[in-house]
Amino acid sequence: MKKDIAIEKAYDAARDRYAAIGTDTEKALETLQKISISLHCWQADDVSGFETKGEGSLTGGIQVTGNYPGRARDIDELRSDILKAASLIPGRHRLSLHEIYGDFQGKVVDRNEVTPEHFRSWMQWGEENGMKLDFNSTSFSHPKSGNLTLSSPDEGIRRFWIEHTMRCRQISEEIGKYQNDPCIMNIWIHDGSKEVPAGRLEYRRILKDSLDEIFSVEYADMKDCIEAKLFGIGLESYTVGSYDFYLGYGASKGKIVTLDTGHFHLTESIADKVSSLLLFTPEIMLHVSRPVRWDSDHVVILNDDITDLAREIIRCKALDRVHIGLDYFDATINRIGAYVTGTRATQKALLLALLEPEGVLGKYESEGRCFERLALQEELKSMPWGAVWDMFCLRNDVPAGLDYVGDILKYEADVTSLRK
Ligand code: RNT
Ligand code: ZN
Repeated sequence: MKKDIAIEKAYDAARDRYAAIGTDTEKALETLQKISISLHCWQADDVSGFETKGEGSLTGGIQVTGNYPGRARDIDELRSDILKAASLIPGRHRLSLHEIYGDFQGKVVDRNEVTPEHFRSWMQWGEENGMKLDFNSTSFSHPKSGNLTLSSPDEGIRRFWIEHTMRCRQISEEIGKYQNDPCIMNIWIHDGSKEVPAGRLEYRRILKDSLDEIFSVEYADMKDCIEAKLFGIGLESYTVGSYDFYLGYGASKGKIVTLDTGHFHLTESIADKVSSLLLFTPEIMLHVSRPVRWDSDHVVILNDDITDLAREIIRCKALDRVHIGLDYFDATINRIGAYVTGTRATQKALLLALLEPEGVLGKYESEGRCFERLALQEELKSMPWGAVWDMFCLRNDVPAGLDYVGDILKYEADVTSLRK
């Protein structure tokens, strides 16, 4: 650890103040150290991937806005950008890959042909760089994507995507085995309709059948997640894989439901869902994002939504059952900056939650001391948590405060700005 007298002094003072309200800052730092966030590989290149075939544009009702220069254009650039981002984020983290990020070596590999071999170099890269991998099937941005994939009444289309998704599970299993840690595989499909469909049941019945078939193979080293969504762009009137659909599926079949924080009505609390899911589904996968008026995938910042969510995870003592992944894509600013600011904001939310004195609020509540509960909740907001955060950065040998910004600007000048 580097020496930094100012950070150390501020931390000592903060530690004492927290101790006075019953919080052990060392314990909070120890827990935060163990939390791995799954970085989404697709922030580096605007969800483009490395397929040489395909329509070339992003479909499936999702959109990346902006054209800031310097997006990663190939696997080497993407890996280098991710390592740069990771070097400015305290702790050890995971990397979430989409199927379209396979190491295809310039060959056309269609989605129903992909194999674990296409991810062999990723597995090695992950091992070399201390990053465990997670996975996602990719049903958008393909000539067969249309508006319906796994819920398509067209048997040819449906079978194509079943084959794809089953292969993705097999790849995830191989990754999980290789890294000796389960690979978390997320299934998100965009299936839906712009206009009100003639009927809603049939597509959902087809999707259920497709999922049953996909999950009929049991694996030990991967975990399945199903991600719900409110609506996609151009698919506003009906989403086959709605929250009710996947909650029902997950609860009845023991599958993990993914909560993307941008996939709900804007006034809905995602934090409030955590405790209910924990009672009925095995684990939870989070896609931490930031919706602004719609599922806009803004960079995560430390706002009430994210602090509430982190607090729920900690208060439920559910860190071992909640997988925290990121999912946003912003091409209006430096993409690596977007990674680092968003990941650090997520970690700050977790730290804030970990700095609550354990059991004190609950004790007040059970004793009917609601005024004291309120006063402590308010006081926690202005406690010197920033000093604890800076110490976390210092101990992890990453820049504290705003110091990471200079590193990113330098990488932009030396590397990303040269990509034309
Ligand atoms: C889309 C979903 C999905 C994607 C990624 C790229 O609304 O959030 O998770 O963002 O798979
Ligand atoms: Zn998502």
